[in-house]
Amino acid sequence: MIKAFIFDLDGVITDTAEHHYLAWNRLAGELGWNFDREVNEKLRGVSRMDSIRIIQAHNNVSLPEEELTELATRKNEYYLQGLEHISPEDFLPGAKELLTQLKSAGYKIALGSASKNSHKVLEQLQGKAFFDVIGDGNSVDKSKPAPDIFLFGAEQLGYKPAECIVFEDAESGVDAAKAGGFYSVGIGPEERVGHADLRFDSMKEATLFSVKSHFQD
Ligand code: B16
Ligand code: MG
Repeated sequence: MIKAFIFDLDGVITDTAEHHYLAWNRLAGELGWNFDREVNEKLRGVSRMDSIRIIQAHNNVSLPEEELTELATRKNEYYLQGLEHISPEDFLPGAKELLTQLKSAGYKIALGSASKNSHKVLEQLQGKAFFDVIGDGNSVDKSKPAPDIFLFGAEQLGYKPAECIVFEDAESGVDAAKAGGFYSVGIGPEERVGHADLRFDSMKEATLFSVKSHFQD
């Protein structure tokens, strides 16, 4: 029986990908590195340090770990500046409506995001009150596709993975949910999240009714 929902942040609750893109693009410009939206797409759901590794590999560069950390920190400063522009208007269409429906139906809700800035993003959205537990990039060591962040959320909520539905927009996020024994809902195209138990093109279609009719309990 479904008791709880665990939501990824970027691409499910709000679209921070654009702010990540602008920050990485600014850093890449300063370094004279190539960076475009296609590379940015590969960073969906990927941790900050893994992201810089993907970008340096794209540029055939191999910097020592210390320098990579410095660059990732610089990018994060740019990203934080971008986050100041996020407001309660920036929930993805349908996301706030679903959270409201779940809350009033009595389900428990956790966040399961790779972002170390999750608290800041939720504050800007004024959306913290929806979440009983906030699992973010600081909560676990192993990032997706390891299931750790979702296992953390389920454990904190006091439920088993089989009692929780995970919402994810990243391929590695759906992999993580499946590896942990969670039900999964993919948000996005078939090529990316078609391996989820249920898929919607966007959060607009993800109503409590449409989700419940699939996961009969
Ligand atoms: P930060 P999610 C992910 O968020 C983003 O999709 C990914 O692009 C980003 O690199 C990662 O968070 C880490 O973010 O630099 O803020 O710690 O989809 O897991 O909510
Ligand atoms: Mg995501």
